[in-house]
Amino acid sequence: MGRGLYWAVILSVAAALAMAGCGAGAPGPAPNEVMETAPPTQESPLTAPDSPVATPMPEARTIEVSARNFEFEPDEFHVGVGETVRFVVRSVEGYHTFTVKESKGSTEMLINLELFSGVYPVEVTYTFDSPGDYYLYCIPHEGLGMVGKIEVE
Ligand SMILES: [Cu+2]
Repeated sequence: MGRGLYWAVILSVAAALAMAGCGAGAPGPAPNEVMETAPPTQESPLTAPDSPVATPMPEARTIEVSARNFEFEPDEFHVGVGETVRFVVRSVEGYHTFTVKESKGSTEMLINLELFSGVYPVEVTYTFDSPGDYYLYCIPHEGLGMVGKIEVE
């Protein structure tokens, strides 16, 4: 090790020790104060603003549904476009699901409730924004014809 390099090492070690030792009192660079000014993204669909149109508040209509081996009762529903519906579903027999897709071929489940026999009703509130014949089915019993239809128009 040459003499110049030796001193360079000594000095850099000393500098590192000095910096480590300067502790909390050192002013240092001021941390950037990040102001969280992002507006809240909460939506409150239940508190619609006053509207000049004389429509009542969109209160969810309750529809009770029973599931048994192997059918829904009822199995056809009629809903207005934009209507909010509260499904209260109960299995009176067996294990079922109350599963809704926009169409039979759709892969996205809009609603998927699991229903256990004797367990209290399960409920979901859903707003049907688009018209169409929505497909209701029970996942384990679709092949047995445990299907239904939600007409949104
Ligand atoms: Cu079923």
